[in-house]
This record gives sequence, C-alpha cells and structure tokens, in this order.
Amino acid sequence: MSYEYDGNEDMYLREWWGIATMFRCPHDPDPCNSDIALVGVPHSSGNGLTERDQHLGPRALRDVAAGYRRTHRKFKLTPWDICRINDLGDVPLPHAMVNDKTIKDIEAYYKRLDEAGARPVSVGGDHSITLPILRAIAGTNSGISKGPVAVVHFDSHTDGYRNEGHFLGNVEWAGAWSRIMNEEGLVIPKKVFQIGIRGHWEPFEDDDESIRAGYRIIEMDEFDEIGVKAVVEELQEKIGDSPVYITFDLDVLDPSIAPGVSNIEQGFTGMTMREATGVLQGMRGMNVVGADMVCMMPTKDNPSKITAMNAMVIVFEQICLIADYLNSRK
Ligand SMILES: [Mn+2]
Repeated sequence: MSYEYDGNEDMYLREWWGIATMFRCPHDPDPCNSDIALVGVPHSSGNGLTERDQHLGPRALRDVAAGYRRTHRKFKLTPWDICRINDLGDVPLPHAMVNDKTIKDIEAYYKRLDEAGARPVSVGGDHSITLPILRAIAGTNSGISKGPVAVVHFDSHTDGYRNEGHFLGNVEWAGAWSRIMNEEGLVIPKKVFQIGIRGHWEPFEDDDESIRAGYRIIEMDEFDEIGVKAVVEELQEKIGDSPVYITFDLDVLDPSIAPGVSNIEQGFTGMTMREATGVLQGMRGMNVVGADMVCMMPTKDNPSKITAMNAMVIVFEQICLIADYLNSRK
C-alpha cells in the first residue's frame, strides 16, 4: 500500500493526515508568499485578570480547523482558490512571560508581514496582542493601511483602562490596548466600534477612555434592541472606504456557546453565532486590512470543543471577508 500523494488534492485535503495547520493551508513562514497570512500568537502573560491559558489558543484552533477547509455559502467563494493563504506558524515568543517585551517581539514579527503586503488573520493569545499588530499594520508608517484605521471590536469589555502606571507589572496589557491605540494615532476614533459590551464590570470607568476618544460603543442591550441590520448599516455608512481592522474577543459570545474564554461574562446573554457572523458578513466589501480572534481558553472548553469550533467559524468569516475584498480588486 502506497502513501504517496496521488494528485487528488480534494481528497488529500479532506483527510486527517499530517500536521494540523489552520484550515489545512500549507505551512510557509515567508510572508512574501501570502496575500492572507494565518498566524498563531501563543501569548498569555498580557492578561493578569483571570485564567491565563490563552497561549494554547492557536493549537486548539489548528486542531479543529484542520477539518474545516470550506467554501463560503453566502459569498459563493472558496478563499483558498482565489488568494494565496498560508499558515505561517506562530510568532516566536522568547520572552513569553515578560509581557511588555513580548509586545515588542510581536510588533517586529508583524512589521515583516506589513512590508510584504500580507494581510494577517491572527489567532491569540490574549487581547494584548492587538496593539502590537496595529502598530505594525496601521498608522502613517504602515505599508498596508498607509494611515490610521477603523476598528470593529467585538467584546464584552471596552479594554480602555487607564491603570496607574501598570497593571500587575504590565503596561501594555490586555485591558489597555484600546486606549493606547488612540493615543498613538493608529486609529480613526470616530470609526472605532465596540460591539457587545455587557456585564457588571468594575471599575465602571473602563468605558471612560472610549467615550472620551469618541468611539461608538454598542452595548449588548442596544444591540438586542436595534439588531444586526441596523448595526451593519451604521458600520457601512461610517467606515466607508477606510481601511478597517477587526478584533474579536470570544467573550462577546454567550457563555453557553463559548464557555472556554478567559474573562467569561456570565449573567447577561451574549451574542449568538448568527448575530456575530451576521455583522461580519455585513462588512462585505470593506477594505479589511487584518483581523484577530483572541481570548480562547482551551483548558475550559467543553468536551465537544464548542468554543474552539465557534472560534474557527469566526476566523473563517474573517478570512473570507479579506479574500473577497482582494478578489474584487483583481
Ligand atoms: Mn473581553
């Protein structure tokens, strides 16, 4: 019996053979070979608030996503066929337990992607990874965005703490990135949307920086009231042709469908997958310059891996948005 590849790619990619990569994409660490670069960021020490096994997220995603190499039903496209999409592997993190050093390592890694023109779709890791990614691909020095970007931020939390100097030793930690990105001119504040905010969080001043910056906060209560359609219309109208970055904290989802997250927001119903994918699909046509999915805690997932599977679907939607945009520009 021969195990040699027989040229039947369709059958080959459907089977559970070989090393698990994201969506069975080839592993190729050279960003010059990718239009869309899939990257794992196994970083946990940026969030000192609760459990910290978020560095296991990329492996959990690769595990389930190896069997989900799909065609997008609504967009009628197969992203792998119309763009060069590779799994670049993980960002090397030699200072993994020293958050503020790691943030610099992550930025340096993504700068290479920006120079190569590869749009990153990243799997965290905790939410501190979004700031160094934006430093690399957004702002006036960036090659992909060439200026500040719009941001669509799904989360239960606004992540804008003005901690006094540091939080448990970290300055650029998972709860401060949304404030710092504005202080550094990486974003267009009027085009920053924080969607799904909920819970009895404290201190309540967490939202103050977002309000001061002029971000549009759509709390879960308002989201329930106005619905996906109105949210999408507002995003399309206000973001327009601006380059836009998507960051998706899994804790925006209801705990019943995403129990494996680091800062679980219990007691308030969160987003359904229909709502989350509805907003993402409503962003079709936008110039999405990059995206991430963060805060997965595989050690708290249930035996059917429902959190990892829903995370995988979110990442698939992000990939398809970028692939569709790039394809429309060909
Ligand atoms: Mn959160």
